[in-house]
Amino acid sequence: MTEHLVVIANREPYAHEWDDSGNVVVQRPASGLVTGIEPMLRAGGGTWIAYGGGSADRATSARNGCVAVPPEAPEYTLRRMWIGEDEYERYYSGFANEGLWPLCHMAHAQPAFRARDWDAYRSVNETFARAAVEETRTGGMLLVQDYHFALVPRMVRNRAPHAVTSLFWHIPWPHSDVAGILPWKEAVLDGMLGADVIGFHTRQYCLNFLDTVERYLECRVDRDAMSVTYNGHRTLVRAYPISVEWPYPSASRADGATLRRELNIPKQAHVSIGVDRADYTKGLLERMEAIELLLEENPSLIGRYVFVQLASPTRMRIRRYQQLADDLRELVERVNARFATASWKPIVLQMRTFSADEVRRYYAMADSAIVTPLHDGMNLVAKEYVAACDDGDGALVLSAFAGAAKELDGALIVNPYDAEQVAQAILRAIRMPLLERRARMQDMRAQIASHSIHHWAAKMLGDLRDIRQRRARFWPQRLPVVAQEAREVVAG
Ligand code: ADQ
Repeated sequence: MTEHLVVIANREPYAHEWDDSGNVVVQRPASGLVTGIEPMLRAGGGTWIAYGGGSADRATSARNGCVAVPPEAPEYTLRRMWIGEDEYERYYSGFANEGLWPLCHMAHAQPAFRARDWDAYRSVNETFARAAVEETRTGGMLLVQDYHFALVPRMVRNRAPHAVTSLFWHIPWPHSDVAGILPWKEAVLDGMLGADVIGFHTRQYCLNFLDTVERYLECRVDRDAMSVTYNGHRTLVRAYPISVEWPYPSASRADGATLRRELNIPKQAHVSIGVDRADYTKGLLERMEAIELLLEENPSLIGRYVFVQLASPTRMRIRRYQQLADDLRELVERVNARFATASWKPIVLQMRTFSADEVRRYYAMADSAIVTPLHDGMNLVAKEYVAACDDGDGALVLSAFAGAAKELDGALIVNPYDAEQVAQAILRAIRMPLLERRARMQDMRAQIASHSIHHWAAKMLGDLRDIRQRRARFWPQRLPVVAQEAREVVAG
């Protein structure tokens, strides 16, 4: 009997699409979750269960939805789930992204909760839970990813009590007052507490979650042990701050210099980079306004400063996101029209999804990064940028409301709502003496080196393995020995 890791995540790590000439092309999504989770499966093998959303996904998968990935050199299995378009819309755009996403982020977007969306959410969670039970029947460990699948842990536990399950919540968990808005909060919390371990990025989110369950469910919360006992089952609630690969496969500064020439950016100009999904929580409009203020207050930067923003269109079926994309283009045009000269413009906005290699060239080109989400579970871009600066030089302007701010002390920490403060921090990054830049960067790189994605995976899998060993006393016939591949993941 063998064991493998089973991941449930809405997003597939590889989508197959038909292009205009009728050929199949492989697409990689811009997603922090994919960036974070995939190294675990690539290192240890297993199955990733996801919604099959690519136009050529069916044509490229076996009858059971399975396909070996990465396509160029397979290391694990992607099992695609087929969900009807209408049901998917209500579950994904509706309940998950118009309901839970704004509920959990304090970005002042009112969540929309509709009973039809909730029904679809439950039904899609059922579909994934059934597949997970099939995949874990030989004793694998199940890693459920994110707010799309809050109900899966309970559904799996009801069918397969021997399974060892974790739920990792990649976005913030709000204050209990805010969580109380959710009309089906008891059902959602009950679903989550089917897991053996619930992970968040920061201790604060864990504490918010404990307050929430204590307030809305009949349960026992132990804050010293960070656990909840509910209906006789104990769930650990732990902070596992996600991170990036280390060493990071950076592009060279020479590649960065080539890109700078390709973009016609003056050699002496200070370049800042922003890399985000075009989401209202990422603070893109607020960031552009801060840059406008920076130029207004510092005319000496005309011709000498360029901000390059890569923005990946996302969730475009939701009106708020369409609006944001329009507003962003309009604002950038306005700022550029106001300050541009014949040979220079201050903001280069590129609205598309780039490959990971391309993103790394942009990091290598930049003198500093501006990461100013209004609220963010962690924010991997901040860590990617720091990891990419392998010559030890570069400056980071970082929102106090990103989980990453708890770890990256060397960043210039700002309130993203305060344009003046962000503008001042960018100016400071531009003018920062080399010695200070290096000292700050060294501090941040040391943090990531000792808390990479491998540590994240090892810590979480280690906790799951302990639980499985304890449970082996009760379900001995169902539990296999620890698989070699899982051990390798832990070894990093
Ligand atoms: P996201 O909200 O997707 O993730 P983030 O952590 O910043 O945010 O990760 C974005 C990823 O997409 C990065 O790897 C970045 O390089 C990539 N990306 C962004 N824009 C891109 C573009 N235009 N082209 C190509 N790639 C692009 C969620 C939570 C975060 C949490 C992660 C992981 O919202 O808070 O850090 O999950 O848990």
